[in-house]
Amino acid sequence: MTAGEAYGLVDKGSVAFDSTGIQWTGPDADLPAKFARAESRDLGGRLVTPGLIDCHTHLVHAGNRAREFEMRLQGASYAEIAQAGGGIVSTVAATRAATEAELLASALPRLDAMLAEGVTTVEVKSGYGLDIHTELRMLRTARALERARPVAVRTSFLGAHAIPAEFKGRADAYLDEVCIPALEAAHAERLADAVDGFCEGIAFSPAQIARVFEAARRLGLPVKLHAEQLSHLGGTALAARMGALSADHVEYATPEDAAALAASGSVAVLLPGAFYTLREKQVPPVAAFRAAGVPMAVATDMNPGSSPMCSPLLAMNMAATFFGLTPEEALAGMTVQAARALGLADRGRIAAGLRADLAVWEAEHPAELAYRIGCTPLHARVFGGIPC
Ligand code: DI6
Ligand code: FE
Repeated sequence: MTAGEAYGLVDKGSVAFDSTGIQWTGPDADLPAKFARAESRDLGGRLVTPGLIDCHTHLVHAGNRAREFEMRLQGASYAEIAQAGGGIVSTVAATRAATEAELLASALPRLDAMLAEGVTTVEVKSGYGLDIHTELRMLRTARALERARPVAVRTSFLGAHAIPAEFKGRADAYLDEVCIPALEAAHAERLADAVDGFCEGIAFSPAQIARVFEAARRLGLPVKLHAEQLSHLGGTALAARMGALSADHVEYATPEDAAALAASGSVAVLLPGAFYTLREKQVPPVAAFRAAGVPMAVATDMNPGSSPMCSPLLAMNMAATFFGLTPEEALAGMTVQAARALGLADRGRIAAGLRADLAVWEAEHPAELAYRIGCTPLHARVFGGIPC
């Protein structure tokens, strides 16, 4: 898609690419002769979009939390379950007990579900280890996904996700003795592309997150933050102050937070799967984000607790239905804005010079992507110029 019509849609268009990237795109009628002579494929009028980018997932983890789902349906809240020793820390116990091979084997079917919906880049977080070895094992598993499938993986170190039982009531000691040393070790092994945190009453305060972000800055790593999901704690303002790539969830963000994100150029990553699963009522301030010019991405937040969802298309549908994004904003949220939330300028659009990561759909119009529920109209993916 190029600029112009809504969605940048080009009717009867061509894309010329090879493994080095997209060479040319535009209307068929303007296709330069040298590309017309190259090996070509008629896609029969099918829709071509950039490959989808899921910019916020916890894809690597062990176990599941179906029992917790039952408890929530009987009235227990997410925070109550976390305080009672369930929630994130129960996934931590399962993840610590799993080998890298087991983590990989359980993550691959979830990744495959995403690839079947046109994903070509996926972000994967650590954060279910909460000890140095398991945090590193999660990140190594995330890197292994990239070797196992034709997909690009970006990793985020999320040591500041929860306070493990052995540090209960000693969050600062956990940061000093485990989280920051684990971050340094991950960086030394080049396992972390970014640093994330969970700024929430049941996790870490803005002051504690600021310490993790300072460590990230010392290492030259970009930051992003789970902020304002269940309450307004000031994480979004902190993220903006630190020039974060993104502030994620942001249901409780204010118009002032929107202005701060706009000023810092940070992306608001909307995660409707968690909003839906936790049956939240507070929707993110989409109108304020639009008015301030904050880029909005959409992601699955795939995780075993608050968003057991492997469907980027459903996340787009939910972003439209629950949060009021237009289908065009939802698609931009899963492509160009998601790339921005990962600090990647080389993908997320169809334009000469960018990576040849494409999705070909059994669809006539891009609005169909956010519209259908439970159908997967993918015809083919192209990853790094290779059809797959
Ligand atoms: N917010 C989320 O939505 C996930 N992590 C976070 O900080 C939930 C993780 C979980 O419940 O396991
Ligand atoms: Fe998350």
